[in-house]
Amino acid sequence: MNPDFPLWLRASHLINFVLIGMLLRSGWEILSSLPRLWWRKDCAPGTEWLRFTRRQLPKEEGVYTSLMDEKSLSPLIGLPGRENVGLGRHWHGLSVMLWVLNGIIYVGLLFGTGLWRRIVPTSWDVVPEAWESLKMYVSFQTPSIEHYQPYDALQMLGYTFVIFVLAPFMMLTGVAMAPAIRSRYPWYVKFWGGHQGARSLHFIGMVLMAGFVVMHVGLVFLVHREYNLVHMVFGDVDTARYAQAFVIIVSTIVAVVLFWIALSYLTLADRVRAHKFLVPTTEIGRRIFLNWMRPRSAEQTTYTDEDISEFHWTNGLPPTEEESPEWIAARDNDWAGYTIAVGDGLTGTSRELTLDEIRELPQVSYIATHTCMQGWSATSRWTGVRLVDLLPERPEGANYVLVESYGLAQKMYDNRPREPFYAAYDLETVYEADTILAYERNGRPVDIHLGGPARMRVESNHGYKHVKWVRSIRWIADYAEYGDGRGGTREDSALQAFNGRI
Ligand SMILES: Nc1nc2c(c(=O)[nH]1)N[C@H]1C(S)=C(S)[C@@H](COP(=O)(O)O)O[C@H]1N2
Ligand SMILES: [Mo]
Repeated sequence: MNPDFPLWLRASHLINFVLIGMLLRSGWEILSSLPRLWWRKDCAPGTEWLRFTRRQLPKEEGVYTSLMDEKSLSPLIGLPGRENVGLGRHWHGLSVMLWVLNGIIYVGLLFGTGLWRRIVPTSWDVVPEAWESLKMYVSFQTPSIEHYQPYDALQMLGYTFVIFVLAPFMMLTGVAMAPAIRSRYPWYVKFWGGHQGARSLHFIGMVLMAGFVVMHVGLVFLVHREYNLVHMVFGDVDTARYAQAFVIIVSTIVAVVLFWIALSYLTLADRVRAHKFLVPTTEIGRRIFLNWMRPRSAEQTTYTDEDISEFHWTNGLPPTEEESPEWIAARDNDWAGYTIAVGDGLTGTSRELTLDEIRELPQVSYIATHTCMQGWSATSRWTGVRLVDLLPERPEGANYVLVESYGLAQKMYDNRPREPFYAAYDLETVYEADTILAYERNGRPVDIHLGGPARMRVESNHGYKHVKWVRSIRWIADYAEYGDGRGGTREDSALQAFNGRI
């Protein structure tokens, strides 16, 4: 077998190193926005199997928002760090798109050139041989150089596992957390143990991947380094060039680490610019893989009443007297006088609908899982009316629907006075079967803290598109004139993507 490392192999190896670092760092940013992990169908406080925060949460529902549970990571650790889960998610998306692309090219060339035979074991002899190597390593010895052709048995097993098992596992558990996939193929999410199962498994895979990277880099410098380093840089095993290879590798590692950190500070230096660059770029991936999936919760049979969660987290607290006296007055009056303005924002015509009028419209009911992009989830039965059955016919020139809340945003991007929470939906989302105004949850009126008396459900998207305490629903031409112009409160304040399908 040819022992050389062709240029494509060395190049994809380096690109992979850069991207794995970006994936880990942006993944930690996402995890730090809700530093707890569960195996359950709900995320009740105190039932985590692992947490990275000392904060004790109240057991009571609806008094504590997930935004309050965020932890700030240093930009040296997280990408970008400092409670920027929106931008962290975009970096994760961009890195994963490039990582999968690099991986496909790498694996394609591995098979195209026959070099896969150096990595993938084709005989069971590899097991006893790997065992012998392992015994040597744990007694701080190393197998002699003839065992490396160019890899020894233990390396073959390790690399085969990482490339063909762990990497696909990360992709599969990662996409299982996307609402677009969950609302279209709920069985797929259930297969991984629900949203929390997928999330916890993704975390465990991350630990294995990070552990592999550390061991792999360490061993390269410990075991027959004069061969490895020359191999990685020059492709052959001319050990005379060892010193040169050593300098090149060490400086490359330093440069990559500085690049990782620079990405964080560059992102933080102008977060709006980062959002402008990252969202359209990652939209390419959403367009290819997710935008065509239409939710169909009413037809699914995977999730049943058995799966309904006991505990439901909250993000956003109900309006207060100062924020919305009219909502408070209606609440204290059994929702008498509560109305939602539904209409055409282009001409400014609208109709005030009472709850009773809304309940008379065609009703839909289904079981679906809510996910906040921070990571928590809860499964409920939601009942309400489809947005299309509520709205007047689409006026000429209307391209979006804007939904506004009686409640205010939790915080604004520039700390200006808080404005009403809102979200805009594109036409595809508006016409989806699972875009509804819900007035019942689990057969009872929607709880106050969960958006009562009526809140949006947009099952193909994460929670930040689901406006609670709905005040108005109207057709609009463009969302650019509302808020900061990004199409929703969490897009504006937390720099999320307009498209909340992953
Ligand atoms: N009015 C209003 N609606 C809102 C929010 C908010 O802060 N205010 N938060 C959003 C976010 S980020 C999430 S995850 C969900 C949470 O819904 P829940 O509190 O019913 O669980 O509500 C969404 N709708
Ligand atoms: Mo959220």
